[in-house]
Amino acid sequence: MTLKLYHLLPRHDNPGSHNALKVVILLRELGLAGDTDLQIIDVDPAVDLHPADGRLRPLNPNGLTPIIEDGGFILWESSAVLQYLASTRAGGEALYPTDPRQRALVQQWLGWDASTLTAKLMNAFFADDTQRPDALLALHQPLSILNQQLAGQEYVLGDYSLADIALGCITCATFMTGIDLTEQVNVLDWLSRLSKRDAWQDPIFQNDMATARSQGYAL
Ligand SMILES: N[C@@H](CCC(=O)N[C@@H](CS)C(=O)NCC(=O)O)C(=O)O
Repeated sequence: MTLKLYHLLPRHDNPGSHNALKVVILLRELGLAGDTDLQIIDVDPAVDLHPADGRLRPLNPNGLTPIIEDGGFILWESSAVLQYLASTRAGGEALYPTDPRQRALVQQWLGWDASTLTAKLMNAFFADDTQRPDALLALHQPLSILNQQLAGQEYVLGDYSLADIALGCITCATFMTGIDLTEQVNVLDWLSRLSKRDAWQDPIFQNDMATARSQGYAL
């Protein structure tokens, strides 16, 4: 059965959906991103998402991507989608451990991504010139926590997991704010590591890496 993913692919006025990117990367890691397994439907936010009667509002009343349709089952919120797919697809347990404590740690970082990292990224992204310095300072806080977490290990929880997929897809977007990450060496090394994985060869992530390189980072 082909999984449908409503995605916002990069366009001239939008870098693309970093939250839908999480789903694509997971499916690539599971070997389920081929044409017979996955249908990506590129959405036009102005037509499909923003109007109250936009065609995707019945699927997600928030008017946001990603949305998946799996044999008639509709699901939105990237974190829920990642957990659902990793729980229902072969190989998912390697990225979403079944041990309750290991699983809870993945859930901890997925929740933190949405509640803290993404929230502060959004504030910085939409800040005006007067708000930007404070917003960037606030964004430094979660990135420092992530930097500490990555000290001495290759991935967020040691082994590569959904936590890396979710946090990597948001952390790469922070370069668009112009934040200075030179001191977050572990974060930079980790992004570099992700960038070498086949599943991360995606225009959204690679555009962010190109932005970072244009700012002088050796990524
Ligand atoms: N908490 C949601 C956030 C989803 C979200 O913000 N999606 C953005 C793209 S990353 C979107 O669809 N924006 C529509 C727009 O740009 O108009 C999730 O994790 O799925």
